[in-house]
Amino acid sequence: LDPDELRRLDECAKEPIRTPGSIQAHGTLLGIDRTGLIAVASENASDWLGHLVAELGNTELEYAVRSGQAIDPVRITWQGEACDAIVHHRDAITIVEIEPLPESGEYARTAVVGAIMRTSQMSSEDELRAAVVAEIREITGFDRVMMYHFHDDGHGEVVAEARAEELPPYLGLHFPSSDIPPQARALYISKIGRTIASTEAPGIPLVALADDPLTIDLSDAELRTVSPYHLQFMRNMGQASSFSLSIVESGRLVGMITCADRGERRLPVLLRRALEVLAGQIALQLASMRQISRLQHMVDVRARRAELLAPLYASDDIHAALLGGTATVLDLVPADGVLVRIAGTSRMAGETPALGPILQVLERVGSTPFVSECLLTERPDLAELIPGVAGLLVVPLAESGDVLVFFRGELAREISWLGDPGGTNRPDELSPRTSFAAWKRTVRDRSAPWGTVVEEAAELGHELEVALQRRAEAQLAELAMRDALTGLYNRR
Ligand code: BLA
Repeated sequence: LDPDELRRLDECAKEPIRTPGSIQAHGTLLGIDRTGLIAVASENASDWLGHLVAELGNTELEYAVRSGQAIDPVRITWQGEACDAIVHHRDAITIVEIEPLPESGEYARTAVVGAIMRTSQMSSEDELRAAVVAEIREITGFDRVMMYHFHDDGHGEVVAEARAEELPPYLGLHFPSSDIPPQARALYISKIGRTIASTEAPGIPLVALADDPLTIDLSDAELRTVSPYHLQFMRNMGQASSFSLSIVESGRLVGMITCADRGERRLPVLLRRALEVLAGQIALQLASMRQISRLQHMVDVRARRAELLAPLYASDDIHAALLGGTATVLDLVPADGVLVRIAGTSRMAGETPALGPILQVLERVGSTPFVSECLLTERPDLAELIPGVAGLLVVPLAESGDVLVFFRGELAREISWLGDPGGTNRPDELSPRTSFAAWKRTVRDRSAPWGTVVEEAAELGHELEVALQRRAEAQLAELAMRDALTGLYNRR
């Protein structure tokens, strides 16, 4: 991460999004204490402060508040309008949120059930992702529905998209980590769905009898107002409203599905709940698909390793067995070149630097495992010795001096960003970007990521040690046997 992005990330992470002290304009919030008294209210209902919830005159709502049993919203009439009341507890108060039914009204439950049934038939990650955004766009009518995947360094990528034809495509674009800062990601792990009904309507402040309304925790609230930074981001993108869902895998936010619209579009509570269930289903399916391909890969690698090492026992020339056969160490550890040093003899295959500089590198690395995907920035002293090598993987073996060294050249990769992430595309360094036109940057001096190859190479090293050990034992045993036979023969 560059220093500007770090500063932005730091700043964006400070926003206290759980306690904004206000709600979105389309609804009303009441906070009820243990005695049934309304102790907090949004300004548009502040005349109810100090009243008992019973005075609202809706027994179903009163029961939900007292028992905390309402999972589904309670249908009430509020100021003459049909509304959904959503009830949850937070700290010592019961929060009741009142949302008028959207104009689109009720929704067809069967639509989401159909989507769950159809997406459960998908057999690859790509197919599943494409299907789910198409289904959700069809059900909700949002202009654009995207799925993001978060990479290990926190930056995101749009991995699926369904959109109105006239909108510019975002599929395949990457965006920086600070677009969705860490405190937001932490909140999205527990709160799966979020609505932003309008980027224009100002929030409605909360007022309270006693406590400071700014401390009321709205983490689980439907009406929570969102970060002004994010609202500006959305306006810059031409989004007037959004609805988003978290993809959570074993307690980690691995992605999101976001719906956005140029107009103000809002979904009824029950539809949002149903879509949360769909998101949970998709998260499970993606996780199991990934797990299956990981296991398949492991089984495959194991089989190939056994194939490579089996002939070793019978071979007089270990180096030839590892480098010269139909299968070589490079089939197990994909790299441009390799050096195998065993019992003081070095042999190389593929594209490698000259032996002299490699030995100098090994001297500096010492006898511990070493891995790098970008020598030039991580170990400029080594990069200088072996120019042309971007990725280096060193696997020392048990026998002192024995080692496997893998080399990878640069893999220049062009990454398309969702707008230039740099400072010139922002009014100031801490603001959201103003242009989102695809902006290409080429990543240089890095090799292809080693990924699981690091563990696989370590495992290969370990099994090779065992094989070498057994081979040495077998040779000793054979010698002993010969000695014994010779002794017997001589005695006769
Ligand atoms: C939140 N930023 C978000 C969210 C999205 C994005 C999807 C979550 C909102 C939600 O779930 O409803 C970003 N939206 C995107 C991206 C696309 C999109 C990448 O449509 C791609 C097409 N954001 C900034 C800067 C800051 C910032 C500079 O750009 C801070 C200085 C902050 N973004 C920010 C914060 C949140 C956020 C604080 C949390 C909003 C909240 O839930 O309160």
